[in-house]
Amino acid sequence: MVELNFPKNFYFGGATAAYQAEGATKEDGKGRVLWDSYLEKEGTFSPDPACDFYHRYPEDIELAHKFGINAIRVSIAWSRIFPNGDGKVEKKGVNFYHELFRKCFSENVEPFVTLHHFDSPEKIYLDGDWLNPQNISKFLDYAKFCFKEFPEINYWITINEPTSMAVQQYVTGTFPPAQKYNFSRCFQVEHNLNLAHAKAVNLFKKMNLKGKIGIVHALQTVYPFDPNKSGDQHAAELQDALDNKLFLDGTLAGEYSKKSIDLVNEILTANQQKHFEVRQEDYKELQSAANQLDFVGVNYYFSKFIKEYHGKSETIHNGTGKKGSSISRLRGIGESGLRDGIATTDWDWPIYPKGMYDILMRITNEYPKIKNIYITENGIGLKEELDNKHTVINDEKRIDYLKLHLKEVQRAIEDGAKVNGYFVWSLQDMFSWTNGYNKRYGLFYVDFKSQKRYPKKSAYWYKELSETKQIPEI
Ligand code: BGP
Repeated sequence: MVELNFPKNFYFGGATAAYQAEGATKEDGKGRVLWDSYLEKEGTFSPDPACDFYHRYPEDIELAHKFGINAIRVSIAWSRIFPNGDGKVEKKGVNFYHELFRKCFSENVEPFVTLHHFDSPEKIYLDGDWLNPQNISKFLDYAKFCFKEFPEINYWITINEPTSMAVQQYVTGTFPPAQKYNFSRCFQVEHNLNLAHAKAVNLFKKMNLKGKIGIVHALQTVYPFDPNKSGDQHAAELQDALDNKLFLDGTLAGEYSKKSIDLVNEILTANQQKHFEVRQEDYKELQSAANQLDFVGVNYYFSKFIKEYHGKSETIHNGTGKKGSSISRLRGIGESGLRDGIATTDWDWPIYPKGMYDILMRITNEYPKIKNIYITENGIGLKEELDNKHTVINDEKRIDYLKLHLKEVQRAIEDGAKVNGYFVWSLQDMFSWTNGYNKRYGLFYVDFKSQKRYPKKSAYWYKELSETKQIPEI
């Protein structure tokens, strides 16, 4: 056993997201979202039934409690409350979330509630999604409604992984509208997301409600492929500006450093694209939100190793789990490589636990306004199948992954990072946005046909961890 110094009220949680877990996309008046048409057209998989959380949440919350999980990340589907993005409220959607939260509290599983987890209502999306500043006011109306309607919530998250949205919508083209290498739109959306988040925080604080509010970032630590080459060093800085720095500056510092702006402009100039616009009044919002932010959520899965690159942009997404099939080369930024000795998942994500420590220390050292950090997602996607006898899935790879990353969290806590909770992605198996149903992350296996749940070995391991506060060596 390795003793962990987790703070007294540390949360050991499991994470979910509405669209990936709930299913029931056509039930109880739910409105359509950006993914509906996209997935119908792609025809690779359907968002129904997912893991049918909409109907089976009582069982999932009870299982969580039974396995020592004392917090859960859930998101509210904006389109269950406002099927058209604004206007008429759907009572059935509102009631669903009241019931869900009631169940969480009755099982002592603290809900951390996200307002936007990649699922803009279709109407909002068709009106320009996050590129259209008017949609920010609609998001605020929705946020205000939720803040008032659900006063029982102690932890709010404004937006999940703005970077995943901006970059995947407009650079890698893996999220609808699937545009590639449009850096100009990407950075404009990055700024608009920072602003939407900031305005939601400022609104929440003005309403004087109980509870805390934060944001969740996907942070992929970026390193130069060869630390001794200045070209690689600079390429890593550019990639970091695209993935991390503009968001960290905007939401945790409340201003963009000159360095961030210079890097962004360098990328835009290299791609001969329009620079992004920030209005003077936006800065006030960013600043005020950063001063009042209660916590930041860190989603950490992998790191990137970047080489200097000056050719044309080319990206191939590995969405099937065929190892070695992905490519990422971006003009004006750099090319992803893999250093010797670093293992990858079947989806080509480099497994690099030290990246967890480095990102936690970066936040601690470079963004001193931050009072609390939660690891809001960490986990590994695996191909898993239940045998006929329904034997417990022996997911030692997952246990190993979680163990190594938790040790880095512990190390960061010892070195001053204020981490107060950790959520495994995911609580139970569900679908992955760009990879479908065969990339499983759950502590609980879901047979998608029967919708039965089966605890994996990792669930037992996690139970022991949360009960003993020590990393079990199995
Ligand atoms: C994060 C998202 C989650 C989840 C997870 C795993 O980006 O917040 O919704 O999907 O990553 O990623 P993936 O499903 O692409 O494997």
